[in-house]
Amino acid sequence: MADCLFCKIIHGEIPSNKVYEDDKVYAFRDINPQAPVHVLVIPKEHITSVGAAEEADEATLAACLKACAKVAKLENVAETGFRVVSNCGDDACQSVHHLHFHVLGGKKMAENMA
Ligand code: DGP
Repeated sequence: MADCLFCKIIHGEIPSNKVYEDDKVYAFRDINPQAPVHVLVIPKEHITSVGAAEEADEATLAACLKACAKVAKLENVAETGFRVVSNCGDDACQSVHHLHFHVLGGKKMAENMA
């Protein structure tokens, strides 16, 4: 999608620090990390959020979750633990309307989720 920040990152029009990539997924470091490990996993296909998942390609959605697990291994937090977050809509403070999964780790997370 032409005006989408994350589509521009996927196409290399905006630079990013790549952590992982396959045919369906791109993963890169968050510009404003909230934890020692903070990677964004995004589908290459433009999907607006988890709220649009019912209409989205199932293989693409599965690839996103598999990529979260892959990133956790690459970043050495698979054993110690990590959190996967996907903000959806205004109340969740979604700021980029291209589906993304925050993979957070490298420290003890807060117990409170909200
Ligand atoms: P959310 O608030 O859940 O929509 O998360 C969007 C995230 O995207 C936020 O943590 C900051 C990150 N972000 C925004 N713009 C850029 C960018 O240009 N590059 C990178 N690497 N991350 C970005």
